[in-house]
Formats: sequence, structure tokens, C-alpha cells
Amino acid sequence: MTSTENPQVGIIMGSDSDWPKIKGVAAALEEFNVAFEVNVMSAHRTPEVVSEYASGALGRGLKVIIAAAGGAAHLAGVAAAHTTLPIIGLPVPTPDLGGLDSLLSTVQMPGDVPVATVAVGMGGPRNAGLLAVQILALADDGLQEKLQQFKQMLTKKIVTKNEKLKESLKT
Ligand code: RP5
Repeated sequence: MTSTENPQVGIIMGSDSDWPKIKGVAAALEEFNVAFEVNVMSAHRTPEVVSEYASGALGRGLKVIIAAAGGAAHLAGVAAAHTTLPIIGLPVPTPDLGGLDSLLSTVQMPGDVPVATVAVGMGGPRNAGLLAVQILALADDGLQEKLQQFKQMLTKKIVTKNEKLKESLKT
């Protein structure tokens, strides 16, 4: 799957069936020119691979791992068990329970093993990417500057929407 040189962010997912639902992660990272790699691995089907990946991630230069899974979604938690890197959990929507299963499995971590969990669906994938960018920006002034500009752009967008709405209500 997609990967760029010297990745700073590792995107992992439980199945290739997750990819179409979480592609927004990659789009957000690309928007900020953050290098990332993408891999499929499963906490249940390939537990050794997850263990090896997470254990070696810091040594390979990764700074953040984004772990997406659906259903009994243990990928983020298992990755967090094997590394001191920040783990962002991305619960994937599911046909049977709408992703509530994924959300609870990802977010309800026991103490001492944090997973920063973003929303199911909606802005979840994008926010996972942006949160990774924010973490990286703490040690990267150029990235911090881009984030400041991004925030200003968001403000302008809402101000414009407000003005447009007010204008439309006048008639
Ligand atoms: C999870 O099981 C995956 O993250 C995926 O969301 C779900 C279904 O996987 P497949 O049966 O499509 O491979 O581990």
C-alpha cells in the first residue's frame, strides 16, 4: 500500500476493507506534507506482526502510530502495549453495530496504556491525521506555522458562512 520516504507516521489497519473508510487520514497528512506509511495487520489474525511493528516503530523513526480497526477493535490497544509512541485510535464504522463496537473497543483502555481515540466516521479519519500533525508540530516550527495558517483559514470560512447566512435571511 501507499508509503512515502522516511515516514513519521505509521498508519495501520486491521483489514484492507478498512482502507476505503479511513483514506481521509492519508489526505490530511498529505495536506501538511507529512511522510507516512500504510500497512494492514491484525491484532487477532497476525498478533506477532503487530507486536513486532509497534516494538520497532520508535527505532525506525516513526513518531506517531494511527491504528484503525472495526468491530472487536483491539489493534490500537495492542500497538499501545508495545511502544511508548503516541497511539491514535481510529474506530472504523461497521455494518452490524454502526461502529459503536469499534469505538468502545478502542476508547475504553485500562489505565497506564493510553490510546487517543477519534470519532467513528464523520471527521474521525481527518482528525486522526490532524492530531498526528499537531503532535509532530510540537517539534517542527514549519509545521506549526502551517497549522496556525490552517486555523486562520477555518476562522475565515466560518465568518464568511455567517455573513452569507445573514445576507440570505435579509430577503
Ligand atoms: C477488523 O475486522 C478489521 O479492522 C475490519 O474492520 C473488520 C473486518 O475485517 P475483514 O473481515 O473485512 O477482513 O479486524
